[in-house]
Amino acid sequence: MKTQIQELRTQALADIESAGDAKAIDELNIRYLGRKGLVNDLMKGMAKVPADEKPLIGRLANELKNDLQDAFAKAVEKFGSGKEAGDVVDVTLPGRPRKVGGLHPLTTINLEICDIFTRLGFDIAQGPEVELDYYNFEALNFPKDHPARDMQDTFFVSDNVVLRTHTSPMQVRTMEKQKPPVRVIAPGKVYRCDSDITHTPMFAQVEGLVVDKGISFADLKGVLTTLVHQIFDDKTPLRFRPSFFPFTEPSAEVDIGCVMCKGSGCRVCSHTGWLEILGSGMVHPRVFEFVGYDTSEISGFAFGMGVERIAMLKYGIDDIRKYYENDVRFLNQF
Ligand code: 2NM
Repeated sequence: MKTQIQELRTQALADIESAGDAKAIDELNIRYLGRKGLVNDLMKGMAKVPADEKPLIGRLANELKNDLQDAFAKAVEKFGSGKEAGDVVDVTLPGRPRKVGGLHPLTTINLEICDIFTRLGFDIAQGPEVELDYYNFEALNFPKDHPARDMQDTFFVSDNVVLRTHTSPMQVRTMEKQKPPVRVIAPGKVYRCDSDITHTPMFAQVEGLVVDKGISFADLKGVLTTLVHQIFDDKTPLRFRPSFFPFTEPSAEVDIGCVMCKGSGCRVCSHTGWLEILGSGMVHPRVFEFVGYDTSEISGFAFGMGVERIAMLKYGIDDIRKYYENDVRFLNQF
């Protein structure tokens, strides 16, 4: 019995030593230490061992079992337990896609508009959202009693400080710092006391300004036609309609052929075939006087648009508030 134990130990340790991978170790473990394995077979032979030899043989058999368990534990550490290695991870399965964020539709349109103007040679100007009355109204030729200066329409911070109601203050700030020629757009957030399906108290605007010698209404039409043809498609018709703004004279509202019905008339365009998307005009001489430009030397045009409205028309969104609810079922569609 003693030699049997010795032989089994030698054989088992040699087998473990020569095993080349986790699978072989697993099989040897079952062969030696399994319920019907060789060590248990040996234990069964204990019944026939004479009583006076039992303590010694019992101790040797237990030592064998412990030593083999240790040897297997070391081997598993070396190779890993066959289960991790091949049985659980099926490398042929398709990977689980990781959810990644995307750009908000307003960000996408805003970047697109900035790109178009950058290619046309415009600079981008950004500045304060909390603005002096002077830049927001006074220098833009809004008379003291203009309805836009009413508490009802404007968020006042103090008597002479407001949340800007448009980004045109940046045009004034730009002209104060820079002599003509000027080609600049001012994208950014603006604030008005207003809230319904077409108005939110905060919204995004892009305003533009071009000043140089000999700038005419034809330049205005050319730039805005290029803009519309790049945002929508290059067959989209434009219509310039007389209008009024305090900072431009003459002024024009720009309509485009309805992107939904292509001009035949539908609910979106109130059966007119046209959609209003821009305000524009030749900069009022009074504005140039405020910044010290010589109106006998130069002229300019300016324009302004609401980014939400353009994105609504481009993507067919029917309620402006959807931009600001952060419902991922809405946002995932862009
Ligand atoms: C509009 C419509 C018409 C405009 C005017 C100016 C400035 F500063 F040059 F006078 N900036 N933006 C302008 C003109 C904005 O938005 C509907």
